[in-house]
Amino acid sequence: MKVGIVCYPTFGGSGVVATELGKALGEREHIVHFITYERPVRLGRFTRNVFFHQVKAQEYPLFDFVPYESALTSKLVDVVRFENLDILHVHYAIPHASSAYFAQQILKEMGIHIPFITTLHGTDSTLVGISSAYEPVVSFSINHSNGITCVSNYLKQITIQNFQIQKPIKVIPNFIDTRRFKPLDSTVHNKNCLAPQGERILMHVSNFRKVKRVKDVVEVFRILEPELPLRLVFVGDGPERDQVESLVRKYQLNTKVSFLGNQESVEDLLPLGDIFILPSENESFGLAVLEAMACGLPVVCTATGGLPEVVSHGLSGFLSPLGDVEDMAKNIRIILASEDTYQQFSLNARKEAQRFTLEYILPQYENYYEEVLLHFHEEPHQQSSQLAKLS
Ligand code: GMT
Repeated sequence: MKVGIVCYPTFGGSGVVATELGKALGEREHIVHFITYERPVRLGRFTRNVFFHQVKAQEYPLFDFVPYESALTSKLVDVVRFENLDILHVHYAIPHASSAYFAQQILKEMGIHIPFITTLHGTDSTLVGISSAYEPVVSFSINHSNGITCVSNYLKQITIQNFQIQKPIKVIPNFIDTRRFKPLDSTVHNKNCLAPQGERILMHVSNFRKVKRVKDVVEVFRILEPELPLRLVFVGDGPERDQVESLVRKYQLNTKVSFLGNQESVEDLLPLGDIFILPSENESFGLAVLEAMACGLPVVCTATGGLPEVVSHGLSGFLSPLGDVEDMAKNIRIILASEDTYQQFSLNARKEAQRFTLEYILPQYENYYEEVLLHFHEEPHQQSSQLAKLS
């Protein structure tokens, strides 16, 4: 199958999922064309069957804001036509779903019929998508998608409520390559570089957006630091990082806290951690949590959004009420109570992550592509255009 994938090329979860999906499809002999404004960060080196088309939105003195959506639409028309794509798969609705819809209509005028699938990832449905600045367009383009997927049951329910969706929505959870994300081989690596005194490492990976409530991580660490040999490691960058750094300095915790910034291979860093913490206000799925669990890190997070679908309370980690830093600190104490307890949580985390392996989830996307293509080409528009060609 020839698939066009549209996504954000950045470190955000939706871009990571889209890129890993595209690479995996390429390995299964599908032809994949990424269409976005930069080469996706997780794409790495040249991969067999995987191509990249850069959207270049042209500057013009009149434009205070460069019309990216139009440039993306034009690029989609171009790539679908000249690479003979079978299907488009857009990740994160804004503005990708409306561009895909518009491109579909333009292509239809040319006698080319192509379906598109929109995968909703989170704030496109729960937060940004419902703001009055975007809601009518998001609602229209989701409802006119030929296939809709959500990354959790929670996200499906909220999407139905927010946009009065009349069509079936398929839940396909996020996935993990458990051969790449795996526990530390202690004979090869050691944690000295991050914890020189052999302290336990509390790790947080995110894009430091407000929704992640990263300051809660510092508050939890502040409670525990006097009583446990512990270090805190932050991976990632984003709008709230400066404020978080200031808080760390204010509490004079800077000698015990490291900020590593954006990192391309989190799979090399996560196994160095001991416990993963994610105090998010909302999280449709929590891909970072799944990556950590696959590396054997028990998780302490909030009981929000889709997180309870990934983390089992008391088994692979703990779920706390939003903002309850005391509860999160208490849960970390429980996990670290003894080496045996820690090992059990760690084993459970790895085991639970295996519910979301690439091998299990990838065929769900492939089958869904087939299903959407079948229905789409059974629709009357296609038959009439074939008749027009015959006559
Ligand atoms: O919705 C967002 O905030 C953007 C998106 C991203 O690109 O980072 O994150 C969402 O998608 C991830 C991949 O499906 C999920 O694992 C994250 O939970 C989700 N973020 C939120 O819901 C806040």
